[in-house]
Amino acid sequence: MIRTIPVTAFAGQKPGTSGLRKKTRVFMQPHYLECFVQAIFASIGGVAGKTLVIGGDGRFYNDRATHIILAMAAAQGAARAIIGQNGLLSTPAASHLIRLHKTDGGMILSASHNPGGEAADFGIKFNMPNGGPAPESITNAMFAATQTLTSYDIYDAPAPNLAQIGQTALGDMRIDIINPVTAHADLMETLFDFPAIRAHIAAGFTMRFDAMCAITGPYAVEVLENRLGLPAGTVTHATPLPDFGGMHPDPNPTWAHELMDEMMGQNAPDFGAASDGDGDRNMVVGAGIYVSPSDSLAVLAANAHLAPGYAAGLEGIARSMPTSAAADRVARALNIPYFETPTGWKFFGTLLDAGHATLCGEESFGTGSDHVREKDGLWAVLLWLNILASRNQSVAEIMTDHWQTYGRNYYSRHDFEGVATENADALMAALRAALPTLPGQTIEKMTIKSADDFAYTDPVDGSVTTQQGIRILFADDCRIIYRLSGTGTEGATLRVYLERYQPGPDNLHLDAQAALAPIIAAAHHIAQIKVHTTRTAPDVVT
Ligand code: VG1
Ligand code: CO
Repeated sequence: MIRTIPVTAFAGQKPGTSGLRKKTRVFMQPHYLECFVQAIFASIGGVAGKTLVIGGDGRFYNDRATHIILAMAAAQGAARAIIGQNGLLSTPAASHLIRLHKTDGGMILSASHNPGGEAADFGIKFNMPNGGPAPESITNAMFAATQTLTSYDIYDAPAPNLAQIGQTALGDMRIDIINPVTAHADLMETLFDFPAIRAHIAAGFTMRFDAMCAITGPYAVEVLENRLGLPAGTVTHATPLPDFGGMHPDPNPTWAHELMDEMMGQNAPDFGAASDGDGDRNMVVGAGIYVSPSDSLAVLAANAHLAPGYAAGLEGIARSMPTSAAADRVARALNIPYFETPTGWKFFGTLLDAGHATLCGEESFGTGSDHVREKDGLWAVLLWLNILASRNQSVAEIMTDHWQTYGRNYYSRHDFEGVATENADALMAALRAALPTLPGQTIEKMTIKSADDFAYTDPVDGSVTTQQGIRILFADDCRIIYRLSGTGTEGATLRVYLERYQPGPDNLHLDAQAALAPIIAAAHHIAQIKVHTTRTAPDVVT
């Protein structure tokens, strides 16, 4: 039976950098998730006759939310749902399934790198028929719809069993429950030289993969252990848990400290990697050497041709604005175009669809290519493995060679978390107001060349996005960027991005924080961080 439920619209259902993220208990309020799902349906012209991919990263409320979405889709005439067993899918796997089955889009249940559990975070996002996150035009329409909603329709029937792979139905809607891993693992085999990687492993190459009790566990076990022959147990924290076992599944040196300790220790394996809640981020580490995500993008771009899927070369490289310019240097050397977009994977979609870019990356541990329309953690790890096998060199040797060739973009991001929203807003407003007066000023012996608030005109569809971060550029290729996070669920997070270019051949192996010290001091001074936030040091440094 289909029921129409009258509702009063909720305030604040505004999608951020990547979908709607809130405290899990906010989502668990009666009708809260339903209202947002109804708004998604409204923003895409309804779901009648459509096929959707549905899955999530297994965090608390994933199961309940999946049933709600299925019941609403069935009530509103959807033809078919493709769903990962037990409602599980990584973000890149969902993107791939949308493309593989040419569906009308998909829903991903995740708050990504945010912690999970009843007292932590939950989220939902809609991906388009191209497999990529909904662009701003659609997310704006979603938000508008949340404000005018008066009811939603839902199918009143027992929940289907999602544990059983195979076909079932809800009302007239067909449901295909599939193995969440297989299609994505098969795609990886088409892109990378699995025999070469297998041979490298057989010759003694060792690695550790920390899945942080999140969704990548089953994907990494299938590919790294079952298909590539790394020993069982290579993947740790491999079972997705509703609260991620209390881990914070954000693959950076702070939160992936177990992996970092092992990689910096005496008996470090050759290579280490970790991924986030929904499997789209990656951190890579060599024995004794951390690779910054911006450098990782540049190295992958410079060496991608070693993998069969990219043997023909790259069309172009795209990076988010706060990501370091290391990848630009590679693009110039390869004589291919490069693009600088606002933060968030949704801005890469048009470039990938138009064939302007093959590789994309963000400083926030996200790398991906045109094989899907999301960043893809395991993909990045496999491209690294392919490169390590082809070059038969260590991570440290590859990094040294890269910096000697291109110079080094020293880079770091400092996050100030849990800042009162009004204080963070005041800091940004003061910076914006100061923009005209900054050029020409000398701070820490560095002269400001230009200062602006980053705005982006999409070169493919012409859409304009403004206020994407305060940029301060110094002479000598030094840079500071300030922006507020769009993925948090409590207060505000100020992100300060710091960069300094060192051409080499000297000083290529400094500690990044030491190399950036004057820029860090300037960043505190220019934004008056202590005055606005009372903070003198960041909570997380990557
Ligand atoms: C952060 C990152 C951004 C990334 C986004 C989603 O956004 O900075 O680069 O695309 O998270 O990643 P923000 O607005 O908090 O800076 V994920 O893996 O959390 O979907
Ligand atoms: Co993620």
